Amino acid sequence: MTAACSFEVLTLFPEVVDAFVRAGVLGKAIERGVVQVHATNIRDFSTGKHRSVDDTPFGGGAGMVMNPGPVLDALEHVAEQRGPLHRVLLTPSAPRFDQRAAERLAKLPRVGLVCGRYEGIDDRIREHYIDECFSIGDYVLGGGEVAALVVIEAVSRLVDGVLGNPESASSESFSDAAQDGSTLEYPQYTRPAEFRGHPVPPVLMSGDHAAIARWRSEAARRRTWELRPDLRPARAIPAATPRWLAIDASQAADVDELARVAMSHRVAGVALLGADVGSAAAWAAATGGKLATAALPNLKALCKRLKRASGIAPWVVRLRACSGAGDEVPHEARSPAELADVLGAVPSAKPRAIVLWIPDPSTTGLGTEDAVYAPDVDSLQRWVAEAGRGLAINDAIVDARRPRCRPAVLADVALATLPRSPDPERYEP
Ligand code: 6GU
Repeated sequence: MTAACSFEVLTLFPEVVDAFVRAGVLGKAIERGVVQVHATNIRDFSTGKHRSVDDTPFGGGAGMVMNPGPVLDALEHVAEQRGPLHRVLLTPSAPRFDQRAAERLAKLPRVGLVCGRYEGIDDRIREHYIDECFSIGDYVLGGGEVAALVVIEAVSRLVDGVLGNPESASSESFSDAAQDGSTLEYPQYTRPAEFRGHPVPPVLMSGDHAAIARWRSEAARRRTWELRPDLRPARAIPAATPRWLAIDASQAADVDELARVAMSHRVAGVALLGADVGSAAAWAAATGGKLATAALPNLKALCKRLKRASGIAPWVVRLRACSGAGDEVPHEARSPAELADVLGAVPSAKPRAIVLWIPDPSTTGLGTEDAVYAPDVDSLQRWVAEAGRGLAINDAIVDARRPRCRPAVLADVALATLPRSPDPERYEP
């Protein structure tokens, strides 16, 4: 943040720049003298008799190229009049202008913005007289003016005293202050509470500030994940992350299929929760003794055990099969692939086991775990595609004629999105 920021725009259309910057919050900042914008007409520095500023390109080709003379004369003139400046050229052949660049420019006292028209400016200007180039996106505009206005608006709102409330700049999308793993801003709502039958998310009316903060952070993260795949965090779950399958005994009816899934994904182990001696024995038989299995009273016991083994509590992911229609799929429902990205973004010094837990449907969340919901077969197929493994992970997913064991399908898809443990034996408790 700086006390003041001054822009020098060099353009063939100074009136466009002047008209734009007079409006709104920026106009007010200029009136108060917090920001200055000077637009200089490059044509005023033409020496030709027709005030011409361009000519045909050397080497031939379509269009016209701006002569270097008037541009450099204009640059030197404004520097003489009002002092030295950081010289920026707006051109589509340049790195993208973004919030980081805006933050950097906001620290400079004076920024010159050189706008080309036609096929651009003789490149000797860029080579010898420009400090930095920016493009505002991968499309071609008729000139750099709109881009210069983009830069002015993005930079000046970071300057002290331009916004009434300095927090509004820092809580927004792309700012450094948005540190919760999200990059886009959370959605905002105002009155009326219900608009043409569309209510605002009820949590925002609850007055529970902690719950609102949680909802906003999740909504921002989720929106970024969905709308900007390019901003998804790099998956950083270490390949050696042990994955455990924890199954409430009531969900382990199809022991054979669950055991097959667990073994084909080489999980570190399976915990049968609340199982009696008989079903624990059936489970052990189904895995042919090839898999570390434990009959434990509950999830807590498994977490305790894994913590004792590795020194860090596991990350528990609840896998819930919603049975279709009637079932409410909560807002935060996410696919295993999405979840893997979330888990990958969780910083942890030590490798932390991931427990995929298939609870009894009547069990409510423990409050400390993440959740994956499988609403229907279509979503499962989408998830498998997202996982980048095609549709053939498990016949049960694509073959609707076969009776499907939902917990097994869910475990299969979820496990397919997480890196395999290379050496399951190492993690036996
Ligand atoms: Cl900075 N100038 C022009 N002419 N076109 C653009 C641009 C700039 N950024 C994206 N397209």
